[in-house]
Amino acid sequence: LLMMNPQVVFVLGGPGAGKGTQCSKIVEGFNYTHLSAGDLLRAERAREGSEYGMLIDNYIKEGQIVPVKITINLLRKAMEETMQKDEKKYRFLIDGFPRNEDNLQGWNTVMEGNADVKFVLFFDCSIEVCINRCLERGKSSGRTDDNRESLEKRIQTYLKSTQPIIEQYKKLGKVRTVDASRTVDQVFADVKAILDKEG
Ligand code: UP5
Ligand code: MG
Repeated sequence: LLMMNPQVVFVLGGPGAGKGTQCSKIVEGFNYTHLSAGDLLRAERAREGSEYGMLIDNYIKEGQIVPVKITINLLRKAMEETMQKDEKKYRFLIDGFPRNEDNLQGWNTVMEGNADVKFVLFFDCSIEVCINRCLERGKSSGRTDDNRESLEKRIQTYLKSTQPIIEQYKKLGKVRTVDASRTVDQVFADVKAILDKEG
């Protein structure tokens, strides 16, 4: 049986950089399925009978990165289910992952050879803009981590753990950077150009 390996674009950037917003726009115009690791974790947290609900809840509030064993299983399952339903849906935007060394190792252990990472789409945004966007969203999002205290921690985790992952991919020439501090449409114009070129 010849099934395509999933083709993956990792979507990274600080909290509130606009990863989710831009991924939603991408799927309207390109043949990609959007998988947000954070959304999958929040859904698992809410799932009745989940043995990880409390753990995920704590990690998210504390702005810490959930052990990869949990995240990678959610991602793998979501990819498998998508491809089982429609084998032409083998292109994925994986949003908000990998965020640290543990994530990257977990990905390599489980997915290396079973998925092709095409590139990293990096939404480059100042910390100040990131914080303001999340605080603004926090007025109505209901997210437990859109408050100043959690945000401080999310930012620290991003700087300490996620930026080095982006740097690693930069050294491999695999990062496509977009200035994400502009309007949604301006950012998307650049995103579109990248995807038109890279497929
Ligand atoms: N907005 C968006 N673009 C804008 C623009 N160009 N101009 C003005 N406003 C813009 O956008 C954020 C807000 O800004 C929205 O109100 C939007 O309208 C506005 P959004 O598109 O949601 O940004 P995004 O980058 O997706 O922000 P998000 O808060 O989702 O990023 P995080 O990376 O912090 O959150 P995520 O959900 O990925 O992770 C949450 C937590 O889950 C992590 O802190 C961690 O604890 C855990 N997690 C893991 O442990 N492992 C994982 O692999 C993933 C997550
Ligand atoms: Mg998001």
